[in-house]
Amino acid sequence: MRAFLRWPGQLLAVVVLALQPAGTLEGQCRVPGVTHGQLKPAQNFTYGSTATLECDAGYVPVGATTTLRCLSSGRWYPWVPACVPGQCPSPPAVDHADRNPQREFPVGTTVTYFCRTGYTLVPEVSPVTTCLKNFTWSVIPKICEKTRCPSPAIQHGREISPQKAEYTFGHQVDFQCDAGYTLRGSQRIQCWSDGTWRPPVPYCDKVCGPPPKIANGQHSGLRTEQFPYGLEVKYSCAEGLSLIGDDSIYCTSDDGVNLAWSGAAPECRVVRCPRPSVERGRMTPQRFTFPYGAAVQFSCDEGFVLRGDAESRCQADGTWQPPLPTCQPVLCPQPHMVNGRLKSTLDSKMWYQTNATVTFECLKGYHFSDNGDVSSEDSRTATCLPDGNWTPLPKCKQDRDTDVCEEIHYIGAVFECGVPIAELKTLLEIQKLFLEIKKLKVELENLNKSVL
Ligand SMILES: *[C@@H]1O[C@H](CO)[C@@H](O)[C@H](O)[C@H]1NC(C)=O
Ligand SMILES: *[C@@H]1O[C@H](CO)[C@@H](O)[C@H](O)[C@H]1NC(C)=O
Ligand SMILES: CC(=O)N[C@H]1CO[C@H](CO)[C@@H](O)[C@@H]1O
Repeated sequence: MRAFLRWPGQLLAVVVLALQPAGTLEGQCRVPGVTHGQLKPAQNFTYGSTATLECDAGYVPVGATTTLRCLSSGRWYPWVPACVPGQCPSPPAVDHADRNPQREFPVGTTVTYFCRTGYTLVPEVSPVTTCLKNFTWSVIPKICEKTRCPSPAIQHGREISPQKAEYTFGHQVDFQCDAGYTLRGSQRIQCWSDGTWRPPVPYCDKVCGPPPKIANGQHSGLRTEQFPYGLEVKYSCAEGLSLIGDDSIYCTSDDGVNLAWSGAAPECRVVRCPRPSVERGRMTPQRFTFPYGAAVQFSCDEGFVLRGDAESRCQADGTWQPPLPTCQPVLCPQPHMVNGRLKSTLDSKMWYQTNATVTFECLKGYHFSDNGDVSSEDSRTATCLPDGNWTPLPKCKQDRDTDVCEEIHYIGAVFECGVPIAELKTLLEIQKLFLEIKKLKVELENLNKSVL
């Protein structure tokens, strides 16, 4: 009010009356308007009386003092305070959760938590807390729990690590399959932070039982514990014994479901084939023992031919298959001669042995000839060779063949000389006359002989 003192008195009174709310009396402090708060008691503030400032919920007084005194000057001391929005302290830590960095938390602020790696938000729980009007944080229940992996149970197998009621992030599980099954995949898996198993949960696959054992032999799977689909085992026999059958079998499936060995195991037996003997024949390779499976090839001595198969193999029953061949002597077929025949009908056979010799003679009116010359011999021979052929057979030629041949040679030579056709015709006519004269001479001779 001191500020008004310099004003004219009447004006001052008007102003004071105007400033004082209706019903206020002289000697009292004015009721101050306080936003977001009020004074208690609410009226009759005589000089010297005190009042207490009460802020609305969520508001706090500015300054430390909330007790006010009404001074005789009509003012309040301290000066009429204000209520400002309050703040919450830092939100509480939540297990396995973090929040965004934030420093100011006025009333009404919300803070959202999120779960750390390996933890998952509990279903149907809100991860949000709010700064309440009484400057506390709304209650936050447990919001993060360890991430769970689904139960890793497998068929035809079990966990060998201690079994748990539930499997959370970081858990390791080891597996083993039942007898008759093999593990496909990783034997050890771990629950990952995203709730999956890594590596993926394995499975147990059927296996074949141990392969059959055989007397006097063994298989390659003796140190193998499991025989999965596709595995092959090889059999071998004790020294000196022969393996009869397929030397290996493998684990397979006929119906796509059950597994079984591909066939029966082989047998180990003593198998000795007799030394193969082929008369007049030879054997390769040269060997002294003839066990199961041994193969030999045969060939015959000269003059003999192989009848049967050239190769034979020792069988499981001790026999040779195909049967051993024989060596038969090579034979020459009956020789056929043009214009000639065998001298003795006793010599006539269908087949002739090697070294057999036959004697020929020419038919009547023919003679043996060599290179066009007529030979005076009246018999010649041929010999059956070891390869089934005859030595070259002799040739018989008609007696007068020589004259005709000479003529043909002559005509041929004339042709080759390039004699013109007209001249050639003349020559041939002379030739014809010559031959006719010759023919007449012969006839005349014969006539003379008959006359004589
Ligand atoms: C704050 O307010 C809430 C709800 O209005 C109440 O549940 C809680 O108990 C209060 N806290 C204190 C410390 O008064
Ligand atoms: C044929 O004769 C030759 C020579 O005399 C002889 O070496 C060979 O052994 C004979 N062959 C036969 C099958 O008699
Ligand atoms: C509310 C209250 O107490 N009002 C009182 C204020 O003072 C006057 C005069 O002393 C009283 O008449 C009111 O009743």
